[in-house]
Amino acid sequence: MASYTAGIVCALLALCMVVPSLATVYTVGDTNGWVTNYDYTSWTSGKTFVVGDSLAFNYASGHSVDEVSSSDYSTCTAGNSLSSDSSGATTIPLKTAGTRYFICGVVGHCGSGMKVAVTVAKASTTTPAAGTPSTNTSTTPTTTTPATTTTTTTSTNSSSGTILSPIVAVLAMTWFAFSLLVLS
Ligand SMILES: [Cu+2]
Repeated sequence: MASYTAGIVCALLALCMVVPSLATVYTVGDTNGWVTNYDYTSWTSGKTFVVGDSLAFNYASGHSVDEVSSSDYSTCTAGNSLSSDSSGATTIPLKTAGTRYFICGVVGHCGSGMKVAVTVAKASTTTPAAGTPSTNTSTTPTTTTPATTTTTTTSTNSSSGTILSPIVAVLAMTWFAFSLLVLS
């Protein structure tokens, strides 16, 4: 029984070390890779990029990944690229918040759709697990009325409730993983 408990503790510790560094590597274009005649605007829509994530461009020879300015992105100008790579597998770490612009530097390819703009948000430190419902309180425009005190209290209560659910999820996952280990 002692080893059983120790196992759970070990599994929990391992999970706790993994969970805060949930960096995602996004393969640009998914299985299509970095190609012409693909809609990368559709590919980015619905995705949330945060600091710590990275982009992986996979492509055949005859293409490149050039990071460019916003205006060069709009006009498909490759001459002033901030960085350029044509290795066939380019990984771009998203280290800072803001919008990054990438095009293929080969003449005509950017115009044929090989351009992607990615907006990187600051990494969230409070909610490591995805899927928590609307905790976005920063968009409240004006807070001048004294009634906001009540609102703040309510939102604090609800946020502590939403923080609990990832922990429960992690515990459940740990338990499930450990059960598998024991049974195997
Ligand atoms: Cu190209």
